[in-house]
Amino acid sequence: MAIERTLSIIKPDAVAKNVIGQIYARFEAAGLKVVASKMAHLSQREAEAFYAVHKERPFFKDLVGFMISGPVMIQALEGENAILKNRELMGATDPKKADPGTIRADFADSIDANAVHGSDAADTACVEVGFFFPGMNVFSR
Ligand code: RTP
Ligand code: MG
Repeated sequence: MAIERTLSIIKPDAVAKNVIGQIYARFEAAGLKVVASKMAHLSQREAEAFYAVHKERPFFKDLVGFMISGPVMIQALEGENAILKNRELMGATDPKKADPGTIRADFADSIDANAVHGSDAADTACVEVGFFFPGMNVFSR
């Protein structure tokens, strides 16, 4: 099994609910290390660039609007099988369909306000970590 890095964002709804620590505890319990982190309030331009893969989708405007509605907590996570492991911790995109005990089942309200983002594959993880954390800002141990 490979050591991977993945990009995670705690979205504005979960930051507003004051559950950053509870979500970090789940990463740690699953063996994922936080190797970079920063809080930010994204600009429209940053959010549009980050979610550019979705720009033709009908939900793009709402997604960008939501992601700039308040501060977010952005982190790079590192560990064995980190990309899939984080997706498993997150649960399904729609919290109504997310398995019990997942982050989205426990903290998300809707498919739009769904608490967390996580990279979905090795190539996107690499691009997304680099988008928010140019090499110098990642502290691997
Ligand atoms: P994310 O990228 O945020 O980790 O979520 P995901 O992979 O589970 O879902 P994705 O298909 O990449 O969609 C990105 C975000 O867009 C919103 N969305 N809304 N209304 C809709 O049908 C719809 N579909 C997706 C969600 O907030 C999703 O997290
Ligand atoms: Mg996605």
